[in-house]
Amino acid sequence: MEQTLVIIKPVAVHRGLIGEVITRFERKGLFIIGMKMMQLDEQILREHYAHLTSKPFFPDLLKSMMATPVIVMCIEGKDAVEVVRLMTGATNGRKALPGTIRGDLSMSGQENVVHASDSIDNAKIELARFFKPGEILAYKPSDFRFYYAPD
Ligand code: IDP
Repeated sequence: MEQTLVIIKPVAVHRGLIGEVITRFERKGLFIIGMKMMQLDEQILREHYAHLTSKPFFPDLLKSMMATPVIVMCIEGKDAVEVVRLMTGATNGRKALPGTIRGDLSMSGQENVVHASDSIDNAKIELARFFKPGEILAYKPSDFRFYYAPD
């Protein structure tokens, strides 16, 4: 089982899409084992988007990500990092395939509804960045076998 970080971005909070996004992950058979609302600040965003700080759109990205509180989630499941990225879709909502979260809910390159960790290593780093010890909770739903059997 893997764990990955999802951020429901301010655009989705503004647009009333929090429930829609959470429902997609639940229905897929992934498990939310950590979730909270938090207000991001420039310091955490400069760390989180360190690979983008020199891009011309970075100031707009900062503003956009601080516009409202966000929802951060730790999502667990078999191959969760890859599965969640597939469900998220390409960065630009206009290029993301229909059926993906971005493909169904976004028409924008920046305002693309969710963030999802892009590798197992980054998922570990990002979960440690957004969650304190004790905020990620281990449990197994009672009908776990129906999601992943036989393997
Ligand atoms: P990802 O979110 O699909 O992993 P990254 O390249 O890590 O893509 O970019 C992080 C975020 O920065 C994107 O989700 C998007 O909100 C924003 N972004 C990336 N490229 C652009 C761009 O060309 N214009 C505006 N915003 C962008």
